[in-house]
Amino acid sequence: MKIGIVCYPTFGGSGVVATELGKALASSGHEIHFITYSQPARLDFFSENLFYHEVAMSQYPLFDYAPYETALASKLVDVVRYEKLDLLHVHYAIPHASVAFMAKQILATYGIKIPVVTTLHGTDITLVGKDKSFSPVVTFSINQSDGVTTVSENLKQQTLDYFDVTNHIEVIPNFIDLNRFHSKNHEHFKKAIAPNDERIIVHTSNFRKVKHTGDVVRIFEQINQKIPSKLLMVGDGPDRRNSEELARQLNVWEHVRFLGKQDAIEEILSIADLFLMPSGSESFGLAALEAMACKVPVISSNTGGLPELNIDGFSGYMSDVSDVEGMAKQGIHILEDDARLAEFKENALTRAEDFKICKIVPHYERFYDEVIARV
Ligand code: GMT
Repeated sequence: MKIGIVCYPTFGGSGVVATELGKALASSGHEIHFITYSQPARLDFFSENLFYHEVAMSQYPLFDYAPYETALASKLVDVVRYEKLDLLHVHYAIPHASVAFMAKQILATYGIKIPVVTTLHGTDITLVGKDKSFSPVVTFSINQSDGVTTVSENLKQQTLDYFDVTNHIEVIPNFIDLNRFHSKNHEHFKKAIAPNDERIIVHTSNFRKVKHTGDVVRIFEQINQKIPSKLLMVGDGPDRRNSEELARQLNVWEHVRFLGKQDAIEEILSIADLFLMPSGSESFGLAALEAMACKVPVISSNTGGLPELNIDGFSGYMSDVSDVEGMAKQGIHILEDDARLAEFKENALTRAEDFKICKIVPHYERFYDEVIARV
């Protein structure tokens, strides 16, 4: 199959899922064309089946805001026509699903039929999509897609609750490449971070409000009072400064390192004992799955799709959003006993194996076949 993939080329979340999916499909013989405004972060290896088409933006003094949607629609028309694509798979409803609809209409004038699959990832529904100024377009473009997928049952339900969706929604969860994400022995690195064998706690995110990074610091402060520990904060974004400030106010600054954006997340996760994800909303929680794959138990909130990933009392624990004390207690319970920690680490990997790439990617392939047969 020849598939065009449209996504935001982000460090995490939907951009990573789209890129890893494209790479996996290319390895199984499909021809994959990424169409984005800059090279996706994880598109880091050469394959004869992988192509990247950059959406060039024209800067004209008249435009306060360059018309990205128009540039993307034109690029889609061009790539579908000349590369003879069989299907377009767009990740994130806004604006990709509506742009794909426009491209589809234009292609029809050339006598070309192109099926469009839209994958909803979360904030396109739970935060941005609900915004009244976007919701008519989101509803319309979901209903006009030839196939719609969400990354959890919860996100499917939220989509049905918020929008007047008439289309079938297929749930296809996030997945993990265990060849890349697995626990590696990094004793030297561990010693550098935790010279006195302190427990290592990790949080990775884009530091947006929804990630509750302040709660990460507060949970750590409570754990640190009971258990010698270090916190690694990986990633960057709007709430980084406030979280740094909070770490100083709570007097844990010397035990917290803010590492900024990192490519080799799996190297950092390999030395971790616990992962914190106290998000206010999370459609799946890919970062938590990456942690579990590296044998790191997860303390998370119980919002959105997280209960479909984190098994309470097995791969980690869950508490209500903002229940800092509850999450701290759960973290201490896991970390205070070597044998218990070792068991939770094994369980985390066992749970991650349910989302192995080889189990999930065929689900997308079957879905593409169904959609193509239907259109
Ligand atoms: O979590 C983010 O802020 C990034 C966001 C995105 O839209 O790229 O991630 C969303 O999609 C991921 C991949 O499907 C999910 O694993 C994340 O849970 C989801 N984030 C939220 O729902 C907040």
